[in-house]
Amino acid sequence: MGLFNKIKKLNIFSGFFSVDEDFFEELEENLILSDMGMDTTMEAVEELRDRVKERKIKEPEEVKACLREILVEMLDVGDTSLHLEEKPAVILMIGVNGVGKTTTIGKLANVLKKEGNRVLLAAGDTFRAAAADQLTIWADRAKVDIIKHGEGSDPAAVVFDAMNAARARKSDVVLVDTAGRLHNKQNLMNELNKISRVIDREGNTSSKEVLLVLDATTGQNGLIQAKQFGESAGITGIVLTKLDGTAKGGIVLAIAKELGVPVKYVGLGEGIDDLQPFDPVAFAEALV
Ligand SMILES: Nc1nc2c(ncn2[C@@H]2O[C@H](COP(=O)(O)OP(=O)(O)O)[C@@H](O)[C@H]2O)c(=O)[nH]1
Ligand SMILES: [Mg+2]
Repeated sequence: MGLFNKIKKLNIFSGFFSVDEDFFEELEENLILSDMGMDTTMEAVEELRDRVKERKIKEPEEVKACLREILVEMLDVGDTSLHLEEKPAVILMIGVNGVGKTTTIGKLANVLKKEGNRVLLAAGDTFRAAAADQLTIWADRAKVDIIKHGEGSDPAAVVFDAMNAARARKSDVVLVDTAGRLHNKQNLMNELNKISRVIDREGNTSSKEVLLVLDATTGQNGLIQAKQFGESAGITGIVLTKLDGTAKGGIVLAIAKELGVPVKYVGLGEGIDDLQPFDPVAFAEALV
């Protein structure tokens, strides 16, 4: 398995031999430290106490299994797969600067290509020249096509071109990169809305995924970003990046509870193969 073996486990279960008040308190503390958030932690631990009592559980090992079960239930907030049936399908990648949008597009392009899809990238981050260059490098690595315009050009026009090219080339899926920062937040939201409208007009709305990329190392801050984007963007899923090496995997639970949007992929490194589809059961296993 080893699916999420780069995620640090909670170490609470090793030092305890009985399930008492200290045990629950230590667990609570550990979950909060893992960035699960106060509310989500309280809810999980309360539920755990109830089930432990009800089932008369005595062994920490059994509590572990019980906690996993609760985490998996809490993570069940929607389908974790991508809906790309209608062609050309579109995946719009949004999120603030530096969270890993461009890198994730590169990794995802590689995955989708290997699955037999014709993939086209759209360099919708026209804010900096380097952004299109960076995406071009990923297009080369994944061996897929890319549509780009010059720095400062209209991203909606790039997307319009990409949609036309996708139809002409019979592409299966278009991955749209976007800027994470503009002169102000309102500008960014307006721009994303404009891009979204072009996609809806030129493509099949039933096969549009809007993936919000969040950096796991920013913890609860990421949730604030998510709420800001969520207000206008119609997010269909989350990609949580940089889970490699953090002990902050609990943020996945906070996202599920507070946003009600499923995590669909997680990033576990900077390489092209470091993207995993999100599997709640394997994740709970890795965390606990
Ligand atoms: N460790 C790690 N680094 C990542 C991951 N995803 C992206 N990065 C790094 O984060 C930095 C910003 O990524 P980038 O894709 O340019 O972010 P963008 O501004 O949202 O497009 C780069 O140095 C990436 O290599 C990940 O899953 N793990
Ligand atoms: Mg980028």
